Amino acid sequence: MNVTKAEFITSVASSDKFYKTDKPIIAVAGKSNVGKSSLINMLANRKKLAKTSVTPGRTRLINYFDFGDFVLADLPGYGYAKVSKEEKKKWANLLETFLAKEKITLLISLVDIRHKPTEDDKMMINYLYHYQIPFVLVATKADKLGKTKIKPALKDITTELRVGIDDITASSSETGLGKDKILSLIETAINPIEE
Ligand SMILES: Nc1nc2c(ncn2[C@@H]2O[C@H](COP(=O)(O)OP(=O)(O)O)[C@@H](O)[C@H]2O)c(=O)[nH]1
Ligand SMILES: [Mg+2]
Repeated sequence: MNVTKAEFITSVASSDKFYKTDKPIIAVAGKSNVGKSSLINMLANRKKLAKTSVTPGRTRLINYFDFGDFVLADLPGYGYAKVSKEEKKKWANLLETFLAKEKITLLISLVDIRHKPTEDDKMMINYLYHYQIPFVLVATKADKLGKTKIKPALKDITTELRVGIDDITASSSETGLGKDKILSLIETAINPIEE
């Protein structure tokens, strides 16, 4: 699939303002700083469509982007330690309400390829099963690992999260690794083969 259009639509901070659309929704989730905004920019062929940050935890909102054939929702990053309990609760609530209420065609769940998945990552996968949301895992920042270390790292992550090895893709917003694969997964999700 070629992305011909990618435009920011809106940011929302509360569940009564979720963006309504007839287009399929592709959501991107993962802990703060895992590379959500960078991945979105990579898919869009744009450097600054989604703001990336050196300081983690700044994306407290759901940011929506129009990709032409689908709407992409950048979900609030979870697992950021340096905010108040109150604020954490608010984000968790927004995220869970989104998962529970919105019709999500595919959720792209991001984990850092260099790290063991966190309890928050596990909880996210549990939510996805619970709400029966189709998902794929993407292991980000693969450029930070030597080539021979990528496969074993993917194996470790899938084992830890109890998903199949075919359900994970390595990516790098630095080199473009994984971009075509992710776009083709999105395409398959939005154009299911009719029976
Ligand atoms: N080397 C490398 N750095 C990355 C990659 N993806 C994101 N980063 C860096 O990780 C930091 C957080 O990225 P960002 O996209 O803002 O993460 P978000 O909080 O999940 O949206 C930034 O400094 C990015 O430049 C990647 O694939 N490779
Ligand atoms: Mg971000």
